[in-house]
Amino acid sequence: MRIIHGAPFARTNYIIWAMKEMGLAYEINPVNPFTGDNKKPEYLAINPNGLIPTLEEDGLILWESMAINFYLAKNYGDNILWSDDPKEEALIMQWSLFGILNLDKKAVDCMLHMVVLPKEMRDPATLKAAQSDLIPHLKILNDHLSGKKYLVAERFTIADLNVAAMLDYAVKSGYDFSSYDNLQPWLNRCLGRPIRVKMNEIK
Ligand SMILES: N[C@@H](CCC(=O)N[C@@H](CS)C(=O)NCC(=O)O)C(=O)O
Repeated sequence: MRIIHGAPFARTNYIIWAMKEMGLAYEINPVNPFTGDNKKPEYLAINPNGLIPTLEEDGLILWESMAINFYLAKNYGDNILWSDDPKEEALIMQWSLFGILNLDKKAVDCMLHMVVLPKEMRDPATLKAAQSDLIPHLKILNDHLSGKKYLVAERFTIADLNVAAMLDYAVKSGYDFSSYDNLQPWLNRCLGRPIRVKMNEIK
């Protein structure tokens, strides 16, 4: 039994996308941070951080979205999102961790302060800082993607999925990627995958 605790509009979507790409069965236990479900004692008992997502699978309880996606991609799906080459494996982790450290919160802030929060709670200064703090990291990605279709191994891996899912929050906030000649087509390639398009159609 595989249960993902979280909400599809939140970072939980990184995990749902990975499970769908690999055709894994799962159940969702809805935990909505906007209504405080994540701070209830029963949820804190499985994730003391009070953050979503959390994966529960045959006695394993695992939190932190990147750890969850590494676990799933490494153990399921016949390596379609992973690699058994140790160097490629390390690069998959490198780009995913680069994303979670440098892109994830900034992209979420763009979405929150542009679209999601009620107007009176949006903070223009936070939005501006998030938008401009993304730039040096987007440049690094753009340079890396020169002459490449994907981040690692010239095929779509969990690294592309993780980083593209993070940047999708910025896309949904209207962030302009058009000046990034390599990053923009890569982002279109990843977010244009049929499974992701379908996920984004569900409101
Ligand atoms: N580094 C964590 C971040 C998790 C996170 O911040 N989740 C948000 C929702 S997307 C949350 O639970 N927020 C609730 C709160 O801050 O109270 C991960 O990647 O799993």
